[in-house]
Amino acid sequence: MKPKFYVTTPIYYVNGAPHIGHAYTSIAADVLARFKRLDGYDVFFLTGTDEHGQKVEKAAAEAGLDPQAFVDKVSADFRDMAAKMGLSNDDFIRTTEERHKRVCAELWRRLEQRGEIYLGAYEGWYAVRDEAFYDEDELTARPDGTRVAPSGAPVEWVREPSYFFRLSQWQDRLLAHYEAHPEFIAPNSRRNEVLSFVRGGLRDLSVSRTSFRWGIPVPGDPAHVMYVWLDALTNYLTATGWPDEHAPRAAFWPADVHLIGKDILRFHAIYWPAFLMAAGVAPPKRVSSNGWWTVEGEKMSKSLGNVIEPRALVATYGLDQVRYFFMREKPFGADGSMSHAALVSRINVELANDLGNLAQRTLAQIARNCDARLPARAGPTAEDAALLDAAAALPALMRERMERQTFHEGLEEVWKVIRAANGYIDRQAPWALRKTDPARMAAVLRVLADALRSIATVLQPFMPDSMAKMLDQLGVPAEARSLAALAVPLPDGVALPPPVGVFPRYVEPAA
Ligand code: ME8
Repeated sequence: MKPKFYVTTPIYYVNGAPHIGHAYTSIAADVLARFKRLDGYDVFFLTGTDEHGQKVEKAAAEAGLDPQAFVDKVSADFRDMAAKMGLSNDDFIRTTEERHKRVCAELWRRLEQRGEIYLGAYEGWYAVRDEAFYDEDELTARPDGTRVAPSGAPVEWVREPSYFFRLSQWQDRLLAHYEAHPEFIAPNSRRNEVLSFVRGGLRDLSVSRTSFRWGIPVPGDPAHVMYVWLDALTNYLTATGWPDEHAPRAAFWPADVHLIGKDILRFHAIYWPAFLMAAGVAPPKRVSSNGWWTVEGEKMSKSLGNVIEPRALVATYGLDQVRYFFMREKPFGADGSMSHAALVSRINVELANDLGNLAQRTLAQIARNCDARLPARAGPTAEDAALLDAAAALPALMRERMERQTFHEGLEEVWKVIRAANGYIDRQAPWALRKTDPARMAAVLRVLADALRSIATVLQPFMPDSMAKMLDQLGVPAEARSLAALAVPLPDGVALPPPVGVFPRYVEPAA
């Protein structure tokens, strides 16, 4: 039986249109899911939409729509975005679905039965934009006398009856969990933030609201709706069919990794494992948080009018180009800046020049000088062996980088081999060998074709369409595109289709 791997994206609020921040986390999860499939895993990749809560209710009212009609519309837009980003998700969950409401109610009942939930009253600060409660000492006063959350979100004073989750009782067990599972929170800098937050003491968490209606009713007390984060986090469990142990996807729990943005780490690394442990359910294995993108050096915001629509980006630069840029430009956990100049440079230098030209030069010479057939493998020289070994090491290197979500380092490893291959082709100069030593020319082109096959194989998760084209041109059949298949050389003499460029250069449109 194949080993299982379960990866998730955050479920996105349907209060507005998708932007590049959403596309980014989703593409990273897709790369991971595709890589694991290529590496022989049975993968479950989940994404979806977060549709309850005050923020969404407010957005629906502003749009003049009934909340359900509103969320149907915006959720469909997120689903379209997922498809346009090339996501290979196996399910798309919506928190307004019946299957999810049932699971939330069941989780609630278990928490209640175990004495983890009690009725009280909440009085304190709430930021609708973050859907989060804040302590007084977390807020900053602004010159106009209002206060804001650390995220910059305005807060309001809330006073209402509320159920509470006994989070305060979980401090030691959470700390013990972080200690026993150092890989649970990534990157490490964020892990330290969570640790110091939890060491500072935890208060019981308000987990229901009574001042609005757009949520999942609390079982047995429908005057309350569940706090949207309890509802939202549970999506990861719903999709596995929990609590049915015989559900087809039951064995995927606990999730291998939740990919999230740094803004929502507290919910995933503190509340979520506490809810689960309190209900007697295993916590996820890892929460890996990504940094934020700025645009041309500025924070993305509606008021600045610089919010980038991911589908527009794809229309301008191409899907694989955008996916590559996202994964290459910055470390996953760090912040980074998206700019036109940086995109064009990655596309023209690394894709069109380094990789595109390498493939084109190799394949064009095979087409022209080797009768369009894959040349036979020959006894390798030291230089041949150096390149072939470097290429053969890529799957293991990539596997390790994927475990840690250091996508940019994985790509850097691949580009080291691409640059080595470009150095090799220049030094070996197969075009000059055509007359003097055609056997050696063929051997050199075969080394290059084999190196390209390894390169294109490990790059498939990042750029699925382009690498499928490249593997077609290298004569690699569909069933020989996994990491394991790299151990078996392609047969000599396979007929190759006429080569066509895979990565066009980006040319500025005429003004
Ligand atoms: O927080 N750069 O949903 P959300 C990079 N519904 N990533 C960004 C980003 C930026 N500028 N802006 C947003 C929610 N993101 C909840 C999640 S999960 C159970 C519930 C990404 O629509 C980042 O991954 O506000 C962030 O965590 C996510 O979008 C938040 O999306």
